[in-house]
Amino acid sequence: MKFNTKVIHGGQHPDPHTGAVMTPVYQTSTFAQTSPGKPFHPDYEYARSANPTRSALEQALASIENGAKGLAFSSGLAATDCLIRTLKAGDEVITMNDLYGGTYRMFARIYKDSGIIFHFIDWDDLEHFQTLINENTKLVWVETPTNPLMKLADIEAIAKITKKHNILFAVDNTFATPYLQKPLDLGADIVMHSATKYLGGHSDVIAGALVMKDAELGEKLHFQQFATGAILGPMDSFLVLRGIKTLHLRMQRHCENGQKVAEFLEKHLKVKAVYYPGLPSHSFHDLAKKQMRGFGGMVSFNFQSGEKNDAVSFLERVKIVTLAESLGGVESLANHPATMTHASVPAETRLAVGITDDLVRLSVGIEDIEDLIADLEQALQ
Ligand code: P1T
Repeated sequence: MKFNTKVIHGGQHPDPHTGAVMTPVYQTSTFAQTSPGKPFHPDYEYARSANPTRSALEQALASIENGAKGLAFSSGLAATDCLIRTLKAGDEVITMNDLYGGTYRMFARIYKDSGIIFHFIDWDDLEHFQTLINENTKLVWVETPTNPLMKLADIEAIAKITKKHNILFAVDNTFATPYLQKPLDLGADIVMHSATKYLGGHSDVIAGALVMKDAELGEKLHFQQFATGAILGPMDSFLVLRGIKTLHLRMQRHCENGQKVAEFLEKHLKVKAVYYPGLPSHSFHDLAKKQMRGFGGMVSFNFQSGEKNDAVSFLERVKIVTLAESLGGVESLANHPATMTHASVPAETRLAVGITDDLVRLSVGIEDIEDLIADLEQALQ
């Protein structure tokens, strides 16, 4: 099955009881048993373990990411936390210095006293990465493209190294989505999503996902999820499943609009730098062409003046674009990373990686491009 067919049919079956084409919202917490320990249906006992609406979504997730097992969580961070909880004191994780602020906060603060060691590095230089590997290295965690600077990590090259050392390799595929990038095909073991974003696609649900290449690892993480409980509810599962069915169409328009917005900003006199993998000027443009099928809808930029005030007044003036956290919905959003999504990253760490106070991040939606450019132009003026 090819991708556009998979988003609609992958892992999906008509409801066995009614033939309903879309799996209904099974709003139930428990399932009848015919005798103690003998459930009426072999797959369903108690909805923390499995619920048919969530199962339909999880099968769709596995299908579109080419994995053996998908799991749906109550948020992206809950999905990340489920994986990190499988580690123990003394284990080491090699991750990025440019991550979604909430992921950074979890690694740097929530797990601070856990004894798990996190290395936050730049992935331009795979040699530095290799010098950090030792027998305690258990997980490599990358976001590519990163939030908010749109840096890339070479998934295939990293996977070759993690395989050699028997280290698990997880990729946060939120910005790219499986329409643009397939980490499991490139050698990663686990894909994570904030399904709140492009998978849901309509800014109406908070959800997360893990997809495992290997069925045994999938079962291990399912047990972890079942035993700790951060599952996605049936209504939210239904919404993400519905969102996935148009993922390919939405991503095509996000890519078209993202490219045009990036090109417009790059030529604008008030703009200093534009961070978008589809621009030939982007440091990772060649890698993006190699590992992605398109460049997505996320564009960051900063101002010639370098002034926070310029970013703030731009963000106060946009009209069609909405100033809000989050991304990946049909509507365009703008965000000020330094005071919003990445406020929990210490100022000196933010500045060291390039998240300056004049940086603006746009989630370019699927509106008419002429309206978006006109809105950006008036806000820049
Ligand atoms: O918000 P939640 O569903 O828990 O997902 C966390 C998360 C994980 N990974 C990436 C790359 C993300 O962008 C996010 C959430 N990001 C935002 C809310 C944001 O505005 O950047």
